[in-house]
Amino acid sequence: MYYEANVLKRRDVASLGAVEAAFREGPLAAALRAAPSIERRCGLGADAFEREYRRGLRPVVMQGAAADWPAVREWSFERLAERCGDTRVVVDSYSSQRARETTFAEFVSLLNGNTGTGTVPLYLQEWYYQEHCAQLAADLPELDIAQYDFRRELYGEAVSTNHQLWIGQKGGITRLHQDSYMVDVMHVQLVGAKRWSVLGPRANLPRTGDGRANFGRLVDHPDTELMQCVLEPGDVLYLPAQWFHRIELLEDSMGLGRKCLDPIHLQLHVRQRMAELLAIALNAEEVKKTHPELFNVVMARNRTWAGRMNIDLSKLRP
Ligand SMILES: O=C(O)CCC(=O)C(=O)O
Repeated sequence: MYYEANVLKRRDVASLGAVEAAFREGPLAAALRAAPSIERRCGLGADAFEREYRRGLRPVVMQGAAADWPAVREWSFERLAERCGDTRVVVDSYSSQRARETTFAEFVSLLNGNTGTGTVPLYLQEWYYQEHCAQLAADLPELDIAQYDFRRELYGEAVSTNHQLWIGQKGGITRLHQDSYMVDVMHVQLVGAKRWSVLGPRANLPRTGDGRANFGRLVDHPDTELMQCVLEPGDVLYLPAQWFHRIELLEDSMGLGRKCLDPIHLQLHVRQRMAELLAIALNAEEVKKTHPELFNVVMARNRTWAGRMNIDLSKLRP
């Protein structure tokens, strides 16, 4: 079995739990309190974005860049339930223990009832709304700065606009991860506020001689580049490929995950896609063991992707 030495990259339950605990009340929580903010820019044009951030692979928050979007001005849980109430969704899909399938309308009524001390916040993560609720896309216009997304050329327009919605309750968490397939993150905050904690792509959490994660080494190393920001409605965060990120919902929240493939990452992107498909096709049992929390998410993601490319999964060849 392949052994991943960097604990930040491991997807088994124990490693995920150790990193999350360190963020909640351990060494990473303390480091975060002293961590610098990601730069915030108001009125940043496409050329300046390109020159000052994308070429240098530096994160930036574009304050209010989507403030005039219909989704930012008009959306609420109830409004979406009126428009997509019958759509089937998997709530808490990032947790093998809590994942459950329901309708969007039922999810919203669960949210309303899920309050008080001791309740675990509900989170609809990585929802490919365009599969069954495509009409929402009209409220989420394309960003000027996202024109470089090479997935258009690679897979066609439908897949390049294969964006995800993240809808959840105050206190919800998306654990630290790097996005798959070498894509850049462009996250648009639509409703509510959330805190992003990010680490640079070279961040490394090794183990000590007795096998425990060495958080001291992580926190002290310059490659860790720990930073944070709070996104408010209308803000857009650009995070270059391979930056680690952890998200905490400070209020009930909705966000749009708009991914972009920079052509400089094309070869690695294709390799990762192929590696994932081959692992699922040829080695699914082992992948279930190494990625127990994410196996179903990866399957759902690939089914959606195939659907948007009109690939019939019941056939080897059309
Ligand atoms: O908002 C979240 O909870 C996670 C978003 C995310 O990981 C992304 O857009 O890449």
